[in-house]
Amino acid sequence: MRVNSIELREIRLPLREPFRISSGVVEHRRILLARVRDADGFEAWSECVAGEHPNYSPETTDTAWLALREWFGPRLLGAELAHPRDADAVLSDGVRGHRMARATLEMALWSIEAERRDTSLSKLIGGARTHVDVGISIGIQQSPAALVQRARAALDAGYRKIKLKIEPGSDIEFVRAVRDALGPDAPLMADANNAYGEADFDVLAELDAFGLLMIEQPLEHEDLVRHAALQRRLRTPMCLDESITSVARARDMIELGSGRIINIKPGRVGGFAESIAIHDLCARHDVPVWCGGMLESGIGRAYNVALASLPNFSMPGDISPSARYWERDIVVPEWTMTDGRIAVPQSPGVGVTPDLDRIDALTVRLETIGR
Ligand code: OSB
Ligand code: MG
Repeated sequence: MRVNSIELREIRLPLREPFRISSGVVEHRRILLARVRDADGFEAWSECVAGEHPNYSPETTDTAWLALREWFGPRLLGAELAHPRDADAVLSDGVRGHRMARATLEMALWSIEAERRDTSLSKLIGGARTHVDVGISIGIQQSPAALVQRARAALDAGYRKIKLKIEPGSDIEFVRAVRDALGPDAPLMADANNAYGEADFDVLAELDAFGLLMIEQPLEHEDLVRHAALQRRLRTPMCLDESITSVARARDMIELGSGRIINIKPGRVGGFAESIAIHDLCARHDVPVWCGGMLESGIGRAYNVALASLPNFSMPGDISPSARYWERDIVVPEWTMTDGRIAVPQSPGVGVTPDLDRIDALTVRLETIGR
């Protein structure tokens, strides 16, 4: 395949409610969308997961725009690719980092390949599930009581995993309150987004009392060594998110014992090829993986659903239905949850159609690379 044109758009999409994590809060998403067309007229939409501020990763909506326009877009336009798995080498040659920007194009190519073969994205990558289990990620709340209310509503709605965001000062009492209210069988976990350090190991060890499924990324994003030391102290498995930016980092985690579970976000690791490689590596080492979320619109969500249909995505993903995030999504049909699961589309491509009128109305920036 040969890519002829890449349209970049920024849309503004307000969340139904602000989402607070230890490193910042977001109310309005600034989402970068790409529309990629090949020389035979096949087309795919994809989404960049970079955030508004460089608090989760160094990348932002603005840096990704620059990287796509200046480096990744022009390279892709000149390339003839036999398969999307060959895209990485072309895109990343001589460019360090900018994985979220790179993934935007890489993932679009997987979708185009699915269209070309008239098959679903899930089937193209070897997906083995017709449904994926759904979890929810609940932002930091004002009080334990407010968190209990959210968590109870989530359990009642059928979510199969409930992730509580924590930070120093909003941790032990918050988690304890939810555990006490929801009972011993509620599938709870905590995510700290790097908010703790070596001085906090005693506090983190207190979390062992609450029977959590896992504790996600408690320490600094580049610190696999101290995560390993912490894991040796904890009974609760640790799951890494920010730290795992490549299959090489996943290998390091396994060798060092820095965690026992990986949250895969395809944007964070540079796309589907790297995600599949991490999935396969983890399967060989009996390390469960699950699909993380970045408050995606229905377009990015489609890729997450397809990825999560791979066999070793054995825990519920942060792939909540559209209505959890948006008044109205930008795809038709919207993503819905039944009995705590989302159906994996079996139709060709990603299985949802972008709502062009709505996207046009939300667009604040538009630029076309190529013709
Ligand atoms: O740490 O998983 C995270 C959202 C933005 C940045 C980081 C994270 C998150 C989430 C949201 O937890 C999950 C979702 O998309 O529902
Ligand atoms: Mg996380």
